[in-house]
Amino acid sequence: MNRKRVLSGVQPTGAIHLGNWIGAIRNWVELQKSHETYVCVVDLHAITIPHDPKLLAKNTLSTAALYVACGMNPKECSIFIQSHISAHSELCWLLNCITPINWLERMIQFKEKAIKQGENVSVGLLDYPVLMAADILLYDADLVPVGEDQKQHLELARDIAQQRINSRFSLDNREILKVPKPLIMKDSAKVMSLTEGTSKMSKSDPNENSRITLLDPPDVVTKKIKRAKTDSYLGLEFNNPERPEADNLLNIYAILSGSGREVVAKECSSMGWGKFKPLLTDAIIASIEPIQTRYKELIADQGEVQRILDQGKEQAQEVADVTLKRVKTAIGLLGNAKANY
Ligand code: AQP
Repeated sequence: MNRKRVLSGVQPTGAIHLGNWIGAIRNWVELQKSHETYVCVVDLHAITIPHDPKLLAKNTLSTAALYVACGMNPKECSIFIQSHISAHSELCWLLNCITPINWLERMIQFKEKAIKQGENVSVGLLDYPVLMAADILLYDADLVPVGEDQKQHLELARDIAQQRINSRFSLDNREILKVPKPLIMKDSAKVMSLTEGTSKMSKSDPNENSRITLLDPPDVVTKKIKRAKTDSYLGLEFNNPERPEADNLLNIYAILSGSGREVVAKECSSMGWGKFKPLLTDAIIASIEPIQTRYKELIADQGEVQRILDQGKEQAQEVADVTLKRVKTAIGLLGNAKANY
């Protein structure tokens, strides 16, 4: 039976943190067992906000190595760098020309990020969701794992595929682009900042203490958890809107210790922060240690990461080229080969 195809990615905008791992990469590791999985490092998305070129290249390689260190297996999935497949930019242009600008202006992420950029907001930032649509649609993805924050972008990708390409350009009612569905993960917990329990943990937060990265050594994890914001209530509990930090730290503990929320709620109900924080610290260190060991091996032999990326590129290219050709033909660009559909 044909396995359903899944596509996902992370931007190399900084060090991968617990949120990226718990909310995304950890889920991909499970998905690759049952789905045809394509994961890319979305470096073209990372340049939609101001960036340092040297750091971008370093973070791109490090993110790819971390995918593997976290358990993405190049024998089970395709791992590649978005900019290595030029079809992403090409399809993005074709989709730009049929996407109404007001669809993009109402995207929540654009509005939020544009406020932070002020006058310097780039066309690329506005266009981010069209590039994301191109990423997904190029691979005929059946499913896209999405968190709450990306649902609006996936909806846009669906509208572009269905309303703007398939219904306008298909001559025989066959799909030119597959319309992808969201894959809501069971355990897609949102991890919040350590310094502010109502903001999401983020690579671009200027405060390093707001996140634990997967490469933080044990002493750094210990220090960050010691400094993590707490409150002065007695006992620890989930789901108290007055206590977002307690909810977040308990949640991280429940996931990483493997105990689950129910057990942790009982275990910690009469615990103080002084007793809980070392438990959480140990659970985090134990979870990320094997990732760090594998990462160090991979980075010591850069040839291996390169080989994985070359293989992923080849696999991705094969699929992407076929889709791009299909769209070009359908919209009337003169080619020298027949359409593939
Ligand atoms: N805090 C989080 N909790 C759970 N999941 C998260 N993700 C990101 N932050 C959290 C998930 O990670 C995947 C990749 O995200 P991305 O790099 O494409 O962009 P992002 O969501 O904007 O992530 P960051 O870390 O906040 O990056 P910056 O600071 O550059 O914007 C997505 O699946 C996302 O849901």
